[in-house]
Amino acid sequence: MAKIRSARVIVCSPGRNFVTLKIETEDGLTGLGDATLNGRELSVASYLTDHVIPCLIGRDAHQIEDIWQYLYRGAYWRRGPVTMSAIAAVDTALWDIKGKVAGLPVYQLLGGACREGVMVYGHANGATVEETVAEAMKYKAEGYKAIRLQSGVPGLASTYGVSKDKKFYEPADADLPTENVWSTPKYMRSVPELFAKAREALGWDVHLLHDVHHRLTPIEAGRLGKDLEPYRPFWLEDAVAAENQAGFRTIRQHTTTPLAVGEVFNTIWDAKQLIEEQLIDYIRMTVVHGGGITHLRRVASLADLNHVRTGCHGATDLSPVCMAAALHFDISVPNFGVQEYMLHTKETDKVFPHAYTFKDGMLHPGEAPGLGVEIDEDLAAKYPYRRAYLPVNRLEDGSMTNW
Ligand code: GCO
Ligand code: MG
Repeated sequence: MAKIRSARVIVCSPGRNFVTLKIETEDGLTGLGDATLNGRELSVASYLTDHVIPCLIGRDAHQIEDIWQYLYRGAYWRRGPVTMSAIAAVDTALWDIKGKVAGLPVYQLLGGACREGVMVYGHANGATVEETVAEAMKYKAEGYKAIRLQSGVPGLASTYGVSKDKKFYEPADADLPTENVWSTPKYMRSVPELFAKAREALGWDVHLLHDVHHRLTPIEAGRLGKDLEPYRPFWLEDAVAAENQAGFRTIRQHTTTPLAVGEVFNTIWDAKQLIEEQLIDYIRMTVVHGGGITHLRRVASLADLNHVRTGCHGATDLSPVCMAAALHFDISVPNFGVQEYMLHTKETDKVFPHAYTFKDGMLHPGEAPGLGVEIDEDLAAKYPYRRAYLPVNRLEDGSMTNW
């Protein structure tokens, strides 16, 4: 028995906002969980503080599955990003505690490593195709085995995935949402050229990926997938918004380009049809928005039965606590595919000292007991929360569309 004595939420903004849950047992052991929901941070903080933490006090921190079921079934109001991020934070913190009690890194409790490291993809981006390819060359020189390519689109003022400060990408850029303008025809013309030039410069020994960020219809996605086939992309990400899972059937009928989706999914139910009908190749849910390590393993098991591999979302708005949790999951799950790796700022890394390391295109979770991440609370207190929103998106005629 490791009785939960207290739990509290720490909100800080070392370069961007993060919400962190810290659970403490009566023996003084602590566990951390990431609860960050970009642009909606305080809703999860309140859900935890006002509704979850009072139910945790006195429970046995070792009963991870029971506490998960208690919070999921017990709320009556199930699913959704706020609820599932809160449950994820608790679940992650409890795995951290269990690892510390055992004196083992969490991946050992999940069955041990089944690979030497976790292949990650870096983010090459630029205003033009030339700039993006030059960035991709730098990633290749740093040892990356997989690189995502995002380039500015001629005729559009700004595009998702392209940042001024190339190595650091932060879309939540304003106190109120900025408005972007989007054109599918302009975009569709630009991507095949990007891949053609990238293959010419980088050769065929590196995986190339691309994120569409939910902006196409299924038939448009089928066309783009087909146009990219000659360049053998590793995956086409979030080609369409996936509320209507059957929409992916249309894409599948038209292209052999592998499909990845899931960064906005919260439970196995969001992916059930996509996985069972083998409409996707990679499921990109991650620990913080997908109900924690416990639930993600359930998703991975269903995926494994259906030839679907994992590809956890790993943008900067998932804190180092989530990244560590993802790495323990990645290294231990049989059907791992790839892990996204966007660099956090130096300020973030200082607030969250961590044991994970990068070498030769791979991340390793490290051997520290638990998750191997701590939070420097004094430093965190120097970076108070600042409201920041993700942008919204309109077509050229002013209609709202997906960002
Ligand atoms: C990615 C993502 C992100 C999201 C961000 C939203 O593939 O990394 O699309 O950059 O836009 O996580 O908060
Ligand atoms: Mg994405």
